[in-house]
Amino acid sequence: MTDAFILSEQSASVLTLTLNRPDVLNAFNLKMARALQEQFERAGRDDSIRAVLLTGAGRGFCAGQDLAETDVTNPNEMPDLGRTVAEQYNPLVAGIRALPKPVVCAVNGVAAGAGANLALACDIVVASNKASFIQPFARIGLVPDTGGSFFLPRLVGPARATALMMLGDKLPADRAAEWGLIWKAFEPAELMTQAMAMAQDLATQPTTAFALTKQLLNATWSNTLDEQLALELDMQRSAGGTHDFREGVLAFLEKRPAQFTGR
Ligand code: T3D
Repeated sequence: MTDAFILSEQSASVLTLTLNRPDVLNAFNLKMARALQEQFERAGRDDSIRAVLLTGAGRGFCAGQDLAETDVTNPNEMPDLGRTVAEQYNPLVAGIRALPKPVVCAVNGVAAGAGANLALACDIVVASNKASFIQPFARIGLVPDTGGSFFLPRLVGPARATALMMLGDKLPADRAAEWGLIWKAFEPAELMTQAMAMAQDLATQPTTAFALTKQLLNATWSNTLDEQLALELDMQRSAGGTHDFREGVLAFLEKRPAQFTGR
């Protein structure tokens, strides 16, 4: 299916979503954000979708908020950016984290501002080795949003996160992989093949176990060890009741590949 700002295509059990405003490096406006939110909601509802692959059209992944659509001409009537965050970005991050299916993000080019932080909200992030990650907020008098102030320090540590946020330097994808910000960087020509192979593989794995793993990973940032151990117990109990657990054990004992259904 094609709509104005998000391209969506399902192949087997993988839903590929492509940010599609290439003339402005896929910068976000309200329509694009809403369309992306709707696609993630659809991915949650549709049992035939077992993994999502997110990428960008053209040479960029996403340059963050569309600054040309932000009207700052009248100093007495400045836009309410809290509203933008509430309407566009917070629902996207919450939607990706709550989606009971893995989301792979293939960062095909520059990822800046809300675009960089949207990528970090995904489960597995891969990038072209020509891509880069930028926190440009302070350069325009803003603060990191789209979960950046949450994910970035947890992924790379406070020293690196603070410098990235205050200096606004471009972090090349290779360095981002070395620092643990993303999983891997690939040659540009290999990126989509590798990302799609990863998404296709994830889509044939035990989807319910991934959903439970996401719950564990979401909770680990704030839980104590005791709380996390208790949650692991609950999640493992749930995983142990799935068809996929039974199939996984039988396949191991019978020395054959498992046929997971996601249930
Ligand atoms: O409502 C709110 O604002 C609150 C929410 C805020 C969330 C945020 O994301 S704030 C951060 C906003 N983003 C930025 O500040 C990044 C701005 N862009 C850049 O710094 C650079 O474009 C890049 C470093 C990302 C890439 O540089 P480069 O040299 O590869 O490309 P370019 O020539 O700058 O951009 C190509 C075109 O895209 C260009 O248009 P043109 O000249 O070809 O007609 C440029 O104006 C346009 N573009 C790039 N980023 C944006 C944009 N247009 C609108 N908004 C953008 N964010």
